Amino acid sequence: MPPADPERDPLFRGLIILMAVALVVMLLFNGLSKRSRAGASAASAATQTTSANSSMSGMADQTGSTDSMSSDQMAAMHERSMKAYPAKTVGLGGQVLQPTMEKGVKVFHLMAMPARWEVSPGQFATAFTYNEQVPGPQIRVHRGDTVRIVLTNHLTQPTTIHWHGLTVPNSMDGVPYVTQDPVMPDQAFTYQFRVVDPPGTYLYHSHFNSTEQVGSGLYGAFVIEPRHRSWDVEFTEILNDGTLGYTIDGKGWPATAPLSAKTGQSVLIRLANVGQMLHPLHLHGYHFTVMAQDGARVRRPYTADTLVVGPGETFDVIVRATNPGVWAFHCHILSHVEGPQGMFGMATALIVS
Ligand SMILES: [Cu+2]
Repeated sequence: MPPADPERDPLFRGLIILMAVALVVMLLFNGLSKRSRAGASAASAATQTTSANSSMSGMADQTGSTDSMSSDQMAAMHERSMKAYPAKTVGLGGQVLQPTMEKGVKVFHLMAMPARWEVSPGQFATAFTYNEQVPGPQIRVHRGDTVRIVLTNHLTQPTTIHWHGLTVPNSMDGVPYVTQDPVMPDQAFTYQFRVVDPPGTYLYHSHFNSTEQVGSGLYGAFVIEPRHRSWDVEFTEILNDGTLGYTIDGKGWPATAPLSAKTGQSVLIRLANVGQMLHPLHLHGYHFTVMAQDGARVRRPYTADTLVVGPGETFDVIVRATNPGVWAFHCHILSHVEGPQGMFGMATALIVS
């Protein structure tokens, strides 16, 4: 017969004693390892600082331990990362590309080429670019336009362009060995189609070796403009998480560009994600209105202040700038934006004056 009181069971008692011993051993071990880490940290503090500054915009090293830093050091690094914004860097992506007109056709030239790209101050990477820009130049057209885009490949590997979200003839879809042969180095390919989709935000990007090519910068915005715009100012924010780190428009904080508006203005923000991860974008101080997804107007515009932008998605959101101030605008996966050294990566600000 089992004993009526489990506490009298010798097996049960044994278990309690074993657990108590394990707890004491764990506590002792934890105390010892903390002491040894504190010793090592003083020596490594200097090297950690330099490696953080010289690395890519913070994929791995920005989320490390804070054991080596005093509160003053942490505060100073945060202050430095904040006060550096908006930082000047060489190179500006997403500049509007002016077409030439040829017999009623809007002609654009895109050159795929490698370029040295400054992601954030002093952090350079070899990017794959269109026309030496990350993102590539912004193409802006109207519904009904016929567009011709001449792609020249100055890379050392083949490439193609896919018109993401756009209704194009199958032969213009840009998928190698499905709709066309890849464009080999030093060769060109001409895409031509009529713009038939509703006004909104679309994309173009490489469809060849795309993990590397899109991850390194071969993407851009394709905007179909309305006949009459119902907003005062607009910004395009393309997110990526490839070889350049966590970026907005090819730059990491503090080199990301502010979204500047005057009080009372209506601000259109075109959001897009060409990366591999979800990026929940969060705007402080406001509730924005989601007007369109993937170029198409949503049936019922809805309010949000964090919007998950998935890989390949675009959103058009409107903010009425009624609340003056500097408002952080950042991905809410915190390891994409802020670490012990302060802000980095996928963050910018809406500045309402
Ligand atoms: Cu993110």
